[in-house]
Amino acid sequence: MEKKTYYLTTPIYYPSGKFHIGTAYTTVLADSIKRYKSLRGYDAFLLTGLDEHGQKIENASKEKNIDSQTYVDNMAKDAIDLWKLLDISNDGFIRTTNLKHVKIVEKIFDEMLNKGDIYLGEYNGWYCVPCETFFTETQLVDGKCPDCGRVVKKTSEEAYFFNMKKYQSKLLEFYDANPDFLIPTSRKNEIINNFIKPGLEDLCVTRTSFNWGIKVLSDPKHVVYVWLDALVNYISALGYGTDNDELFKKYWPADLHIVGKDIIRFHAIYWPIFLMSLGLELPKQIYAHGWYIMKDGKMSKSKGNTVYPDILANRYGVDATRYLLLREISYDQDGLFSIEGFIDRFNNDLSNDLGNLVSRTLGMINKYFEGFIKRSISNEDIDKEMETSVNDIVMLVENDMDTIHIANALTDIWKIIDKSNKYIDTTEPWVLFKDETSRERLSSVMYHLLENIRKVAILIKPFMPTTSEKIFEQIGIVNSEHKNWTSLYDYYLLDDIKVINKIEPLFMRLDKEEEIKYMMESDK
Ligand code: ME8
Repeated sequence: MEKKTYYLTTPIYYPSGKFHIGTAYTTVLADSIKRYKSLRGYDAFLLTGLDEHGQKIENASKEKNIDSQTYVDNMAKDAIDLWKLLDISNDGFIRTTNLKHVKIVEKIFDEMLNKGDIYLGEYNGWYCVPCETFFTETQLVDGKCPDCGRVVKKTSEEAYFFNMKKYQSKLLEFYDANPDFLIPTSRKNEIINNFIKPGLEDLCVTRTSFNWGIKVLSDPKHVVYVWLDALVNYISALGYGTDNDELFKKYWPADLHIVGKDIIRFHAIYWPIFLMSLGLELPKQIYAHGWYIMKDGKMSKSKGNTVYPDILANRYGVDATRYLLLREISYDQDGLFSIEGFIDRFNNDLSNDLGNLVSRTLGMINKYFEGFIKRSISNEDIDKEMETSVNDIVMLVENDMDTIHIANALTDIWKIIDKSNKYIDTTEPWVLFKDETSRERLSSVMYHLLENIRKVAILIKPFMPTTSEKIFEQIGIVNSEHKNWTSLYDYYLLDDIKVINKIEPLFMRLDKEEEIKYMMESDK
């Protein structure tokens, strides 16, 4: 039977500077969902990439005194290295300066123009360079950009517009028919009530005041608006509009676009309308996540409070960084990032809870049974109760993942870890060991712990792939059928087993003071 496909995307990032933890958060989040879907048997395709045109990039390359193409080429290498470091399993990496993408954008613009959805007019308004967005007078807040609060530039020029109004009611009908198209619901309500219902303004889709972008074929003094250019990446990367469009046929429509809360409007209004104009199917879902904020507000170069993911990964390990990034932003909220909080979580969740559970259990199995444990199905109440709750937790995690409640999934997985640590305290293996007649019970307790650890290793695979493998290795699991997702549904699956006797701690406890000092001094 052919596998069901699952196509998911991150936004394509502006290579206007070194990527910080916010950008890494979006990518790690997408990667975890991709890995989860693959484990659930989907043929999953993850796309990420770079948004390389626009005034912001032109300015950044001018600052460095290099031409824009060389600038983005250098940045692309850095991005690819960073995603490799963070174990991102992307299947595609799109760059909007790629000729294939450029050709498709030219073609799409022409098609929209010929159809009458794009028309020539005059733009009078305000432009925010960092956000690459036009605003009307009434959209400004205190005369500044409503999104980032920065100074905007007055602009008046001949420009092409996209007729958004034409699609307004069709878009509302689509939202009515697809209540889960944009999640969380709070974000959807905001978009519908604050933007669509009050009436869409036609969107200015070209610029003439700079060059770094895709030229309109029939009128080359105009450069295509960077957002129209960028959004098309989701289909151009799959070969849409070319002879080589198997990927497009296979994966489109996207199952999930992951975006940050600041770019919802572009994905939830303009993108569906562009697709309607092209007569293409709309994506199935958009998930908009919250932001990482720092104790002193937004991360910014001027505040010097930016945290970089490569520094975290090189110091604390890739899996720890992935876990900690995903842990602090819940479904529809922002998350606070602090080094103190990061170290505390590392020590509590990873070193104490997970690391100790594995090392304690293996230590006891080696001490009491020279590493060998027999399969043991038990009727003890405490074991029955554990079986039921672990099975329930597996269902909870699946539901969390299917509804993109990623931080909740981690909290739920940690419930198995907590339960297992409590199980050790309650069953007191060291007391059982003193009594010769309790050998069988002691062995059974160890078997149950191993079975829980096996489940945890499977459940954390999407988030911490290397740690998951390390655990399998430590508890001696080689049979791949005991590592796959469906094996979670069988509580007593483990056979007799031999665990390793040289246990390496999964996460060494960190000295908080020392780490805070290190991070203060590290390259910012
Ligand atoms: O918006 N916490 O690119 P970008 C969490 N090129 N997420 C954050 C964040 C933070 N502190 N700061 C930024 C663009 N992000 C466009 C996308 S898609 C067709 C074009 C997220 O590099 C932000 O919300 O400015 C966005 O989803 C992503 O990083 C890329 O931002």
